[in-house]
Amino acid sequence: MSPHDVDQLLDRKLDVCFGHGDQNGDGVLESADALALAARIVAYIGEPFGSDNAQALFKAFGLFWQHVSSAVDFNQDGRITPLEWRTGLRRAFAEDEAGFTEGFRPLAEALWAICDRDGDGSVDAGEFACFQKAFGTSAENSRIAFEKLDRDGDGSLSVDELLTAWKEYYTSPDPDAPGNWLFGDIWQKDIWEGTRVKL
Ligand SMILES: [Ca+2]
Ligand SMILES: [Ca+2]
Ligand SMILES: [Ca+2]
Repeated sequence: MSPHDVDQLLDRKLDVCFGHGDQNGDGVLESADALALAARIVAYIGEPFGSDNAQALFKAFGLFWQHVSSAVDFNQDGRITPLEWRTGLRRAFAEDEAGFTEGFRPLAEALWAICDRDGDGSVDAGEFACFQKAFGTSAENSRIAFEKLDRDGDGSLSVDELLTAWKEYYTSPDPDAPGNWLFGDIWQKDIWEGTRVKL
């Protein structure tokens, strides 16, 4: 990685995430995008849409959207631009530890509950891969991500491991942070170069 790449790391990670969020590809994030992403997750995990876990996930996504947009949507027009996303997430989460936990923990808990499809109290690599499909992550990148995120190596992803990964992914400029691997190899050319946003 060149110094230039390191400079861009956090921007590139946030851009990847913006791309995941912008479900209709119109270049801005809106609440409909957030709910569409939630629906994709429910569908790929194979959860019935009316189940308690699915309803809890929709609710968590709705609250998450409110939390993020109140911090990030500077002109409060209900649309988050790529520039608002980059600058706002830094301010809302990298510089505000409590804000990060408040925004992300309820979503992590709802996601974890729905990912544990067989209800055995752990999220294994296969369950994690179903979740990753909703983001268009390849099977190989999902496998790499799981290995990096499962820090205690017990073959299961915990809520805390997920939160630690998110924290690093969304706020850390450290090129060695394991959370950088949330969606696999972000340094792959098609991800590193192919996810640039129009500012
Ligand atoms: Ca959109
Ligand atoms: Ca499980
Ligand atoms: Ca673990």
